Amino acid sequence: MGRTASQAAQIADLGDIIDWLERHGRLVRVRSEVDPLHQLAGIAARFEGGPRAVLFERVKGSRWPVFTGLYWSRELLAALLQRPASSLPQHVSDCIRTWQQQPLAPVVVGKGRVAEVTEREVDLSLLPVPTHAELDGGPYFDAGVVITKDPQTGIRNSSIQRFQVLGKDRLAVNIDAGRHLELCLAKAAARGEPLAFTLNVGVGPGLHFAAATPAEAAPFGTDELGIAGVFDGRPLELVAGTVSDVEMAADAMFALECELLPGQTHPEGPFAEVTGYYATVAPRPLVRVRRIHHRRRPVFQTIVSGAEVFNSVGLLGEANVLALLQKQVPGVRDVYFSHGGCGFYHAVVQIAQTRAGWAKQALMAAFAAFPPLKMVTVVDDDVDIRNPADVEWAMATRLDPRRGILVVDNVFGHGLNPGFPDYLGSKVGFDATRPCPHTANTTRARIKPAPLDGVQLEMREIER
Ligand SMILES: Cc1cc2nc3c(=O)[nH]c(=O)nc-3n(C[C@H](O)[C@H](O)[C@H](O)COP(=O)(O)O)c2cc1C
Ligand SMILES: [Mn+2]
Repeated sequence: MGRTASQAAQIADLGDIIDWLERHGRLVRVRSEVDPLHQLAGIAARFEGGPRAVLFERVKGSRWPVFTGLYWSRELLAALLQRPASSLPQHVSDCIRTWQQQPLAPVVVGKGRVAEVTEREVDLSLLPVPTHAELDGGPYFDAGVVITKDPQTGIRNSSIQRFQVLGKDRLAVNIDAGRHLELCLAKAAARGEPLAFTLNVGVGPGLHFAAATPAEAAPFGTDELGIAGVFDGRPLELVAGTVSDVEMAADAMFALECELLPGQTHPEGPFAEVTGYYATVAPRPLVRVRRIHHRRRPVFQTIVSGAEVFNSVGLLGEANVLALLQKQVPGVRDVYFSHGGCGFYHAVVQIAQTRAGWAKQALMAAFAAFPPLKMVTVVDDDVDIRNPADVEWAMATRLDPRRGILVVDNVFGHGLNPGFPDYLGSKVGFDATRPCPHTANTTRARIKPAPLDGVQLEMREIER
C-alpha cells in the first residue's frame, strides 16, 4: 500500500497510536480519577466526534487506563492514516479487494507483548470495564476482537461482539443472526463441545476493520485476519493460546482466552446500542473466561455507542457497497453512510448517470450489497453526499415521488432496528437524481468562487 515500515508500525499497535496522537495534539488526557460507572462515558461524550481521542489515566477500581475515540471522527482517523478523509472508504475497499485477490495470511510467532503478564487468577473485576448508558445492564466489553476457529475446518474467523460482564469469569455475548460466530457455535454444539475463542482488546485499526469486515466481503471459510495484514502493510502476528488451539493477537493490550458453552444462556442487556435505543434483555450465549493475559502496561479500549460506531461500521459498509456498485453500475462515484442513519441504515450514493435507469440499478445493488441498509438515496455528482442539507435539496427538487420511490416489503434487515422486529421489515429507496440526459432546468446554479486574497475588507465588531 506504499507506506513505509515505520508508518506501518505506527498504525498497527494501539500503544504506538496513542503516542502518535499525543505528539500531534490529538489526545485528551483525563488526569483525575473517573468512575467507570457512567462518569467515564459522560466525559467521553463531551469530546465525541471531535479532533481528539481520550485517555482516562485513572479509573476507579483498576490499575489500568481506558482509551476511547479512535474512530469517532473521520478527520482524526484520516490524520492518523495520513490520507484525505474522503478517500477512507476507497482505501478500506482497496485493502479488502487486495486481500480477496492475494490473502496475506497472519503468522503465528513465538512471543507477543500481549502475553507479557498472565493473571494467576481470572477476575474480570480487575479490568476497567466501563458501564456506559444510564440503563445499561452492567459493564461491557464492546471493542474487543473475537478470534475463533471453525470446529470442522479449523479456519479462523474474527468479529466484534458486545460482552456483558456477569461475574469474575462469566460473560454473556450478543451474536446477531447470521454471524459466523453463530455458525461456529452451532458446529461446536453439534459435536457437544464448547467453542474456544479469544477476546482481544486494545488493537489497531487494521485488526479492528478486519474483524468488522461484513460477511458479504469476507464469506464464511475465509480468514479475514488477512485484511489486517494488507491494511498494516505486514502480516498480522498471532501467538498460540495456552488453553486451546485458538490464537491471540500478539500486539493486543489484553487477550482473554474464553469458551462459549453450547446450550447455556444468561439474560443479557439492556445495552445502549448504535441505533440510539437500548438492546432488549434476552437469554444470550454464556461465556466462561479461562485466562487473562495482558501487556505489562496495558490500556483498555472502549467504544461509546454513537459517532465512533457510526464511523467504524459505516466505513466498512461504504467500502463494501462502493466496491460492489463500482463493479455493477457505471458512473457510481462515491458512497456515504450517514450518521442520522446510525452509520449503517442509510446509504447515500453519488452517481454520474450516463443512462436513464442506472440510479435505480444503484439503489437495488446497494440493498443487495449490504443487508442492514433500510434506506438508500441516490443523487447526482453535483451533490455533496456528506452534507445532509445538500442531500435534502436533491430530494426536494429532483425526487419524483411517483416514480422515484422504491419500497420493498418483507425483507431481511437488521434486528436492532425497531422497524425490523425479528429481522423482517420494509425498505425504501429514493432516486433523487435529475432526468437523464439532464435538462437545462435541472442544472445547478453556481456562484463562481472568488478568492479573498488581495481583496481589501472592512468589518466592524458585532455589537451585543
Ligand atoms: C464496535 C462494534 C460492535 C459490534 N457489536 C456487535 C455485536 O454485539 N454483535 C454482533 O453480532 N455484531 C456486532 N458487530 C458487527 C460484527 O462484528 C461484524 O458484522 C462482523 O463482520 C461479523 O463477523 P462475521 O462476518 O465473521 O460474522 C459490531 C461491530 C462493531 C464495529
Ligand atoms: Mn467471518
